[in-house]
Amino acid sequence: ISRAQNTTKQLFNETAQQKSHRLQWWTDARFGMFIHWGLYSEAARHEWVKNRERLTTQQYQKYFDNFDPDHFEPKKWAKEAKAAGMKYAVLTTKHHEGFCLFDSKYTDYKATNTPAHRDLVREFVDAFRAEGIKVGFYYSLLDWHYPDYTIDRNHPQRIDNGDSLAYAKINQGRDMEKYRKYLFNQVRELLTNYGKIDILWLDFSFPGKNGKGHQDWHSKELLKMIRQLQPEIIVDNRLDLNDYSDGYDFETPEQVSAQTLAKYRGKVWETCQTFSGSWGYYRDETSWKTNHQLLDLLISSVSNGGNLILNVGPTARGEFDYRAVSHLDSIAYWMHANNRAIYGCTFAPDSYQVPDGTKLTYNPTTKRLYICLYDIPENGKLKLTGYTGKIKYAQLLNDASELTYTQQGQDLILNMPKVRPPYDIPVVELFLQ
Ligand code: JFZ
Repeated sequence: ISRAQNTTKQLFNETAQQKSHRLQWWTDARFGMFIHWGLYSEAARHEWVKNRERLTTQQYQKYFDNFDPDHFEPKKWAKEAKAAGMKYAVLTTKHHEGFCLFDSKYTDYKATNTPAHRDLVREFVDAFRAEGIKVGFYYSLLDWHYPDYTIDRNHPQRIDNGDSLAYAKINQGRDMEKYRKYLFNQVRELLTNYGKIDILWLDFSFPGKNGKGHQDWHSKELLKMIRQLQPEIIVDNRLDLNDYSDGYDFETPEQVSAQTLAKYRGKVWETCQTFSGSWGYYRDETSWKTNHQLLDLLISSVSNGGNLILNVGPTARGEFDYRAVSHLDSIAYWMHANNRAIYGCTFAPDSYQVPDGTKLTYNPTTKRLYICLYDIPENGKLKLTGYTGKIKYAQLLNDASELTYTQQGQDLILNMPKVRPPYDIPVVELFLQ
């Protein structure tokens, strides 16, 4: 067997063990930052604005001409992400609008040709790497700018109630084969020109009538190229492939509620969530989640064995919105004291009963169990049923102060602090036998 063959075999017949080893930094990290940034940040009314308002490319042109992020300082972004405890960050190198934040040689529709005059992807990569944060690229499979990309039901120029014939007609002269070349070329650029890329987030497929799926993206070939260029990269599941054996790495439950995350236990997954509803900067949106909801999403993800990637939509000037900064600061405050309940953790073994008003996370390496206290029992006693004989030591996580306990038959009674710790959700750390 030649060396090349050997490599291919290794890449595509990865054992489950090899795969979990490749993914380990990511499954340990548990928490990342998503960044949706593009021309739509100027409209400031949703990243789908071109589609929602059915804007023509000509009408959209003003955003290209005016794109001037004079406050873009990715080092600041990276510091915010790091302080919040995020271990990786994924930036939209190109969203559905088709605009490229990077200096692609296959298009003129890119940041270097706007007043920005910079390869924003390069600066993002350098800044986040310098802070020790792993870097990921979001790349949209959809493209509402490329002239050969065929109009489909998710396109700004879609036809209401259009049948296949109407679509065939409107798509005369468009050639997906050409778009596909462009797509492959750009993914190759992104995975060649920016050093080691840790994550690729391809988005998305909508198979069926007037939709697009694996046959449009040539998903298997695309994945093959990706893995040849970046053997250790972690790739999401939105290419319309059937299962892990097709070569993707993780599932992407989007904007789901904390309560529904339990059903993903045992899979490899990352839930993506916004602060306020839209992914791109939306000035007038008032539906912001509370700090408590965001913390709950993080804890609920970990307590069900998954990751959370939390999105920021920077403004067109290149800064995080003040509301996003305030949320990130609150998360940073909690994470500083409690991140041991997050990193390297997963769901607790079934044998640990979950006390009312709590959620559990568990670190299988250190054998420590974390009881996240959504409520502290009013009588100051937390009752743990069926824990007798399993505990070596108990402390409050935020200050490592001992928590004393007594045993009553099958129950263990943990004495809560008399003064409430200054955290929305304080955490008990139990050292197990
Ligand atoms: C996509 C994008 O359209 C959106 O703008 C954002 O980038 C988000 C992270 O991803 O939205 C989707 C894609 C797929 C599904 C839902 C929303 N889906 O499969 O349910």
